[in-house]
Formats: sequence, structure tokens, C-alpha cells
Amino acid sequence: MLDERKVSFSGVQPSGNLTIGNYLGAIKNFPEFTEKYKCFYCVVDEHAITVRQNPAELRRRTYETLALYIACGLDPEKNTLYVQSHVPAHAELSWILNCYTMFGELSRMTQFKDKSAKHADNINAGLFTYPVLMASDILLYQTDVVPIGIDQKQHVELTRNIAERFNQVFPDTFTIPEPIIPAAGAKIMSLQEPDKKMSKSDENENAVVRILDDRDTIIRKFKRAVTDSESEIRMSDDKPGVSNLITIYSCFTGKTVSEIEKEFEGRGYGEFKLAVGEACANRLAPVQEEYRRILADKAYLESVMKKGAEEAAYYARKTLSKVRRKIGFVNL
Ligand code: ATP
Ligand code: LTN
Repeated sequence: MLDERKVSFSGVQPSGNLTIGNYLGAIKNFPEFTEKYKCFYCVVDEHAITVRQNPAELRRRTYETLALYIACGLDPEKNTLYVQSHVPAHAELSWILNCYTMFGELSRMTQFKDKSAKHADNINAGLFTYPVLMASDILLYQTDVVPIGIDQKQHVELTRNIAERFNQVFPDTFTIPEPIIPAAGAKIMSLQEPDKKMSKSDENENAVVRILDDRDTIIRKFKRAVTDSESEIRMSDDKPGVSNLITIYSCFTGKTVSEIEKEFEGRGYGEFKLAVGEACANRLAPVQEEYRRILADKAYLESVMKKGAEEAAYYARKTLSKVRRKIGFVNL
């Protein structure tokens, strides 16, 4: 039967233990699309090797990221969950799209600039062309929507430009995708430097709360969160630490900002931080329990990977063969 639903696609790199930034900005929102959309959620291991990875850890994290997808509510029967390197069409389309992407466009990507500064000893060509592989991920499935955190918006905009450029030469090849960015939680900040994004590869462990951190660790990290010298719990641009904590508390409890400001009126930062830590730990506890159960069954995870790769490859092949035909490659 022809599946006429719109398509949702997103990916997460298995490049570290996932943070509450990854959770609130991306993964938590993936299941919303399950019923109405045809959904592809990918563990992007090829993206992860743009910075050096320990092979054993990369392999382990690939299983772990898949297990987290499922623990966060993605049913493998209803969503196509798979690993990027299991579907060679991603790398193939990426080569082709490299020839439709401009050097200047890639030079402007802020993630490239940030990561080259952070890994100055390894500014490899893959780090530079990373957004083209991401465009291939998205365009291979004729994707309509891409749920992501705000830091990835620029990459989806580039994807749209590449698709439009390609479509201009070869009409009706790609669907033009839209980024879907959550109203709250699209950019969770570091708990230690609240003007910086919380990032799973941050070296300061106190700056990040991981989805799999235990309750005591979560509460301790929130207790140590940097705030300011005032004592008022209020959302404001000049109070980045407190504002970030209000956002996190709001995402985990469903309370609005004004409800939270009212709830903590006249109460101190210590009390507030404890409440944020508890709300976060309470919400993550069932995810962690489910994760442990799923991760213990490696054979099950491999069966999900295998089924997902077969499903994804079916759709990817359709687009790739259309592209090959249009650009003049001989299809045998
Ligand atoms: P790295 O530290 O390795 O660069 P990352 O933490 O930025 O990784 P990714 O795997 O690149 O994580 O991102 C997966 C998804 O999580 C993306 O949609 C991204 O926008 C989202 N995301 C990452 N960090 C945050 C954050 N701090 N707040 C909200 N969303 C985030
Ligand atoms: N670049 C993203 C991860 C990613 C992605 C994608 C997200 C790779 N391919 C396709 C959405 C759609 C990141 O660094 N967070």
C-alpha cells in the first residue's frame, strides 16, 4: 500500500552520553510525529567520526543511542529506527550533493567554525562537508519536517538551498524540508557557562546533565549551577543562568514561566535549584529504567537495526536512483 503520509526525519550523533539538551531540544519531541508522519530516526555514526572517536566506544554508543530512542518512546514497529552507516545511499548521495554545494556556503556554518576552533589539530574535510551529509540524510527520504534544536537550523536552511539549487537544474527531484524547533527547550544552556550551549562533548562534567545521570548526580549538578548575585527567580536576558533553569523546570513540569515565577516568589536560589533537580530526575527515572531493560537485549537491538536499515534502504534507493538518472549516470 502506498504510504502517503508526510515524512519526518532526524538524527543524533553517537558521540557521547546524551544530555538533557538533546532530550528537550530533539528526542523527546520525536514521538509526536509517529502517528501522522512516516518517521525515520537515525543514529548518525558517519557524522560522529568527523571528530576522533574511540572505536569501541563509538560501537557501544551506537547501541546506546538506539536504546535511548526506544526508551524515549519511539516504537520500532511504528518508526524506522536505524544506523546511518548501514544504508550506503547516505554516503553516495553526499558525494553527488557535494558537487552542488558551494565552498563559501560551507565556510559560513557556525558549527564548522566552533568545531574547528575546538579541534584545531584535526580540521578534516569531513568536518567541513558535514552539512552535506546531513542534507543527504534529509533529502534521501523526501522529508517534510526535521525536528531539531536551534543549533541545527542553519544546517536545515543549507539543506533547503542545496535542494532548491538541484531542483532548479532537475525539477521535482527533492521535497523542500522545514525545520521544526520546539517553542521551549530548543537551546538548553551549559549549567556552568550559561551563555554557551549545553553540549554532550563538554569537558566540564558539571556543565551538563546527562539523560542517564543518577538522581543524586542530577541534583548535585543543578545545585552547583551558576546563577547570579541577585536572588530573584525571573526570566530575563540579563539572568542567563536563572532563565535556563526556569526553561528546564518548565519543560520537565509543563508549568508556564509566569506560574514558575509566582511559585518561587520570595524563595531562594537553593530551594529553586533543588526543585529543578527533582523535577528533572523524576521525569528521567522511567526513561532510565526502560533504557536499562532495552540495552540488556543486544539481539533485540540488532534486529531493530536490521529491520530499520532494510526499510530505510528501500526509500533511499528510490530517491538515489532518481537522482542518478537525472544527472546522467548509467543505471544498470
Ligand atoms: P556534540 O557535543 O557532539 O556536538 P550535541 O550535544 O550538539 O553534540 P547532536 O548529536 O549534535 O548533539 O544533536 C542532536 C540533537 O540535539 C540536534 O537536533 C540538536 O539540535 C539537539 N541539541 C543538542 N544540544 C542541544 C541543546 N543544548 N539544547 C537543545 N537542543 C540541543
Ligand atoms: N547534525 C546534527 C545531527 C544530524 C541530523 C541529521 C539532524 C545528522 N543528520 C539529519 C537532523 C536531520 C547534529 O549535529 N545535531
